[in-house]
Amino acid sequence: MEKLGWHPFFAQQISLEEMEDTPPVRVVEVHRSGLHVLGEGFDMEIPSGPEATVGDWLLLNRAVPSASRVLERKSLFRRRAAGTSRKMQLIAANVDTAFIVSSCNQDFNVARLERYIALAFESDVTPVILLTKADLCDDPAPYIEAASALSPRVLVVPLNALSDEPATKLADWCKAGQTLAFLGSSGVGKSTLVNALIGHARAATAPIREDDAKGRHTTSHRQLHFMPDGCAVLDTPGMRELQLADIQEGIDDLFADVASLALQCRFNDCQHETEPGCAVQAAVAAGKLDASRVTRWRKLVAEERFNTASLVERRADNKAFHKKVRAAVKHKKK
Ligand SMILES: Nc1nc2c(ncn2[C@@H]2O[C@H](COP(=O)(O)OP(=O)(O)OP(=O)(O)O)[C@@H](O)[C@H]2O)c(=O)[nH]1
Ligand SMILES: [Mg+2]
Ligand SMILES: [Zn+2]
Repeated sequence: MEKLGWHPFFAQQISLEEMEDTPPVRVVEVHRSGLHVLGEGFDMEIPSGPEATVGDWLLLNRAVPSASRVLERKSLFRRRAAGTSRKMQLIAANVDTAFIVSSCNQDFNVARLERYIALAFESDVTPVILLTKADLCDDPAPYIEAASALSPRVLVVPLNALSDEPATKLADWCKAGQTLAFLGSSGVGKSTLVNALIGHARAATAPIREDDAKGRHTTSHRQLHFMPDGCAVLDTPGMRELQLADIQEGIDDLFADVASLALQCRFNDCQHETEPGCAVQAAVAAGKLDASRVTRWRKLVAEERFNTASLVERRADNKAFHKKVRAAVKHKKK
């Protein structure tokens, strides 16, 4: 069980009796038809039912597997679903460390890294930036410098994913009982890193396009793999977009300096553009704050507000709908 990432945090939630009656199993893959789960003596597919995602622990209901209960999560990654639906999508549960992967090439984008970091902070997951393909670029130093400037709380590790570096440079995080997730665009080397850690080529990888360094979306679904010494590693497909909602705290954590300045602006509704008495713009003018970082912060805050507002709207829609249903049922009963 420890090999699957079982942890006292989960054990505390159940009694020994429950453990016998409803053995804990971990979701390693989510299919359209159900959940692939692993446990002590279990390797099975159970029909959809519990609202669970990869990494979740379930108490298996042997008689009615679809009625299995989801244990309280240590952490949860969510994003706003792609497309026009305004729903939140569960990405992964019970992740301890999120390796945010980018390459020392055209994939590198500061604003994108900031989104992942804010998401990790919000989700109570420790983010670490991995810069792959350091071997292919003449000088990785500018990439390392730019990534290191994003937050004093986020470590940056440059490496060659095809060498023995992943095993040595990531050893501090790869411990028994830990769950690691690899996030980032297509082609940055997430599956290559997973293979390096689990010691064999389980996850498919493919070369990127030469002209723009973009990947080919080789990995198509999220899958939890296990290292021989009992550390769980989650491979994810490259994300085309990362729409965020409900992550105000994560943004405040990442931009703590800007957010605290913003509290000192003269006007409560300061947009931090041209308003008099704007503490943020004053800091930029004084050379204490990077203007482009402030622009990225404002963009992220605006987007987060917009997405969260449409979520609230959706919840209100739902509420109104259910109210209507209840009223209709009541009416019928009369
Ligand atoms: N030289 C070198 N090549 C690398 C490195 N990391 C990944 N690659 C290569 O980059 C290509 C893409 O790697 P993948 O592991 O398939 O990328 P991915 O992030 O899993 O991509 P998706 O599954 O599409 O999201 C493969 O050809 C890898 O061999 C690295 O650090 N150095
Ligand atoms: Mg992949
Ligand atoms: Zn202001």
